[in-house]
Amino acid sequence: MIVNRKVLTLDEFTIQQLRSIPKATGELSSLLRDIGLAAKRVNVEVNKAGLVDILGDAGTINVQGEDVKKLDVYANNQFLGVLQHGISSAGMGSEELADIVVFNDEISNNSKYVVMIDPLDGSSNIDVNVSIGTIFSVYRRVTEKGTPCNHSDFLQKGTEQVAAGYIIYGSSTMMVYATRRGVNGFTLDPSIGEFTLSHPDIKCPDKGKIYSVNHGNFFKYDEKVRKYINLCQNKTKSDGGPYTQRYIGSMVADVHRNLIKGGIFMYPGTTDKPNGKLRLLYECNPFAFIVSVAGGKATNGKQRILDIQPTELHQRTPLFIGSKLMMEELETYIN
Ligand code: AHM
Ligand code: MG
Repeated sequence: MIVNRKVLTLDEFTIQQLRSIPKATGELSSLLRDIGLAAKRVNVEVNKAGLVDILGDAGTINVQGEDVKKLDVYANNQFLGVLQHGISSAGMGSEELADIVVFNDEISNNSKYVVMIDPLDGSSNIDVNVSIGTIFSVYRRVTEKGTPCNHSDFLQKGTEQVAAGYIIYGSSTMMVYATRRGVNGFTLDPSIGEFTLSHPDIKCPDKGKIYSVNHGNFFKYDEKVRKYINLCQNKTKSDGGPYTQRYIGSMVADVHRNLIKGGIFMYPGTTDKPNGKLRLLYECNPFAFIVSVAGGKATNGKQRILDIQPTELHQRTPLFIGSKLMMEELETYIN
């Protein structure tokens, strides 16, 4: 009997991918499954955020000096838990933790990968029922297997990412991840509690009509950036326009929309924060990897995001990311 299975689950998909790589050990599939599991747990809490006492501040500030929401703490612990108990990761770095966590047990020390994560991005949107997300990045460790991992495993250029992805907790919950072979999106099917392949082989359109930027900061941006924003505002039909401005304030939701529809997302440096707000290792690099694999581009205005040599775990960088041709037009303004 032939069973007609049209929809693959995340696990089925990663295992099928694995079979086509002769030397693969299955550690990456296992890691993605672990992240998917933690995401499902976080999703449950996000969905009932209005019902239970998990809103509001946890009363502490994170290493960036920002208020920590209770769900941030919960999400951080879920991802830490699955990675620590899994077989694929030797350690984890997180927006919520001042330093890396070295798992340092026999199984973890023999694992291939390390993971950087922003467990719950856009957390100022939790209280008001707006989409939020998780962002992650996977590197092959550079230290020897069998030993504890260290900072050198995490401070690698974005070009070295093995995989990167995000989960968006929105009108539906999706996990999108990229390897060098492509970008695929999975929507959580609540009836079976599984992420199922809904957006195979995502490509970012070369052009779009959306630009996303915080206009409230307009007068703090460099003149070149302001000129580009003026261009976006004045695009005519004959010039590929008119453009529309969309800015949620949740990077995961903003970049996800632009990835699917075509568009450009910017978080430039400002006069008071020359490096902007977003963090290189667990916000910009994973998205730069995903969008680049999908055919788009990402820059800090001077060089490709993926080419930046990180020096600190929590360093920030200006970010311009999106559709290839829109990025090329932007580059004629800011270079
Ligand atoms: P967070 O890590 O504290 O949640 O901040 C990151 C978020 C991004 O998701 C979003 O793009 C940006 O902050 C919005 O910042 P702003 O309100 O300054 O425009
Ligand atoms: Mg964040």
